[in-house]
Amino acid sequence: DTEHSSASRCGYVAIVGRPNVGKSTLLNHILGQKISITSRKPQTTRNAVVGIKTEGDVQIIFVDTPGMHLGQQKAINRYMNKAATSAMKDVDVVVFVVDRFIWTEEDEAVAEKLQHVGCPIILAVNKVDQIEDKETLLPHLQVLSEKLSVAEIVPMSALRNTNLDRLETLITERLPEGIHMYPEDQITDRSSRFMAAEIVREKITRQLGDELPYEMAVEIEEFKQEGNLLNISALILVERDGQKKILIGDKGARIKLIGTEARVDMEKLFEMKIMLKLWVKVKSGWSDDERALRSLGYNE
Ligand code: GDP
Ligand code: MG
Ligand code: K
Repeated sequence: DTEHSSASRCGYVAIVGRPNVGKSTLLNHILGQKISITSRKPQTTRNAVVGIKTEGDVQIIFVDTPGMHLGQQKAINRYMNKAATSAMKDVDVVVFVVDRFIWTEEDEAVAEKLQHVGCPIILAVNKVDQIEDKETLLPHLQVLSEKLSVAEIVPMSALRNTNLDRLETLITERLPEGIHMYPEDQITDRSSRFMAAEIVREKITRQLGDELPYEMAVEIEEFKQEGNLLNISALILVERDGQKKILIGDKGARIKLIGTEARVDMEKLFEMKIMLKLWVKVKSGWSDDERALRSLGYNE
């Protein structure tokens, strides 16, 4: 009906949950593009990443929160906890992601924090593709729904794109009416520098798996376009000399591979030829140093 055309909607959605449940995968698949890095290792996402999806009259602004860290006292963990908590305020909808029916004390901690948010919570039961016997789904959903009070429960698979449209519908229904905050072709408000650092960090995490803990940071020192070439220079900070050795690898083989993979992704993202330089530096104590964290962009 032309006279009552649907109103424009726009709102903020926080994706919360303990590490590794699939928050980044969910965000990337909803956006249909890679914004947030994913890996098998927990805690790869340190900063809240905003992904923006605009479709017709609806604009959803996603906040991907860092994982919750229990009982850890380092500055980096305090920062991440704070960021995760503040991301849950001032949003219109919270999507609480869990891994099937696995309920740990970390999930419990997230659930406790959620008791104080004023907005509706949608419980996204992710990775259902991993459940062999689908008959067990319903009774398990029942058990989950008794753990906390949520507006909706959606079984889904971020990886296989199962039920994501249902989740989007449930989110959209709960967004306030209002004009859009961003142009419709904008998918993130992260800077190009930030995205470049994320790509390098992702390649390192993928290369090293268990070998390097998350005591590693990437700082973009140079980001300069010269003609058709984009010069990027990234400094990788590690805590210990042994970590530097692992990262560099035999005759520099590993850092070279990381650089090549990162450059390929950057060329796709920036649609430009990239000259990428990677440096590794040992700076012990950086992850417990408030000032170092601020200089790396972890602003509280
Ligand atoms: P985050 O820490 O919550 O952001 O989790 P990630 O998005 O990084 O995902 C952690 C791991 O779970 C990765 O290996 C993903 O590929 C995997 N994963 C995410 N969603 C699904 C899913 O729906 N099914 C399966 N089988 N794996 C998934
Ligand atoms: Mg993540
Ligand atoms: K992860």
